[in-house]
Amino acid sequence: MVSVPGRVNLIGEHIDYHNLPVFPMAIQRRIRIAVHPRADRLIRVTSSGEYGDREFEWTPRLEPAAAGDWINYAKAAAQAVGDRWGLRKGIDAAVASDLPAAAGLSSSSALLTGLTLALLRANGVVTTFAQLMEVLPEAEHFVGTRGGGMDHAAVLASAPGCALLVRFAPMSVEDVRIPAGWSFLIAHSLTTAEKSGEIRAEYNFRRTAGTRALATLGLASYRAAVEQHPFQELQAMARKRLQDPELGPFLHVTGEAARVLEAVQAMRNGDAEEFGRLLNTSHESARDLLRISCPALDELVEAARNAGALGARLTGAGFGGCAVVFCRETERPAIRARLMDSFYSRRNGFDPDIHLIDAEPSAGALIE
Ligand code: NG1
Repeated sequence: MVSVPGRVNLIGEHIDYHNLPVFPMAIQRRIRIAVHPRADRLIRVTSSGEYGDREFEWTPRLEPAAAGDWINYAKAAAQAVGDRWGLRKGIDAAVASDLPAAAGLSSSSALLTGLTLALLRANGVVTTFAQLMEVLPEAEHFVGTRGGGMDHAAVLASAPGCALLVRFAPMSVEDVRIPAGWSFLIAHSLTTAEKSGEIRAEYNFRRTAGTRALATLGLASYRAAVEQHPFQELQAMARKRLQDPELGPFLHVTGEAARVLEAVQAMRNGDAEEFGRLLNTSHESARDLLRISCPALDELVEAARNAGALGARLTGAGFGGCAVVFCRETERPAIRARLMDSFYSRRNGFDPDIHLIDAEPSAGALIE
């Protein structure tokens, strides 16, 4: 059995691909895979949901199936594992999940991670977190996204009751205990952002614009920029020498990098007001500087704050999807009820089991 959780990013949006630290946590909803090794090279995957069963021969050079077909996650995993460890023994795998798809909970990275672990275990290979982090973000490219490594780190290495400070290049993770009485809700905007569709171009555009900004300013990397220059200095330099579409992403990325470290400190200090304030500022920056929000997300974040949340922000790639809502545990049921009333009651297609989830900080796949 392999069991991989979903995740929610608390703060640090669109900065993992610039190798800046991010602060997600794994949640209790999970994908579970029962796996049995085969003697031949066939990979057979069945799903308990509506996705149907698939199979393919594990050859050295796999071709992706049609975009959006879930078999591509198994192919991505097989290609990565085959390339890196030279393995070829197929599997029978049965996938079951209470992690909704396309709901901003990283179900796709959880599936890719789960199938990768399933292939490795069936072939008798034990890997380290660092080795997995070398192949998983890269393997996503087979499915068509050019993301960062935040999701894989969170779903592998999160500890129960903790958020995970993830650093890149070199990769490292650090547990930060979530203070007693702090709690989170994941609320869907009911606008779906399908990253394999047109949203992919928007996502990649933010990444490219951010990288171009660095080049214009003659900076080697965002890491070097934020480590060597005070934030005010970077802002002044950017406002003088950059224009949109590069200026906004640069200001967002450098500001968000500072907020992640402040949020970690606020959590360590048990300062809920400050943590909430940073979440709110992060949303404003994502909305106004990076421009990855949408009207439904802005309304949802506003509704959550009006309902009594200490902070709320869009989470994940943006352009729809979810908001993370931060509040006192004692307040969560009331905030949930107020959100149902003020936001969801006026919209179609709301399912509380999928769209309004109490998020409990849970164990990653390597931790249980
Ligand atoms: P989502 O789309 O929420 O899983 C994506 C990227 C992350 C990160 C965020 C934005 C993938 C697999 N995930 O997350 O790495 O860049 O957007 O912070 O590409």
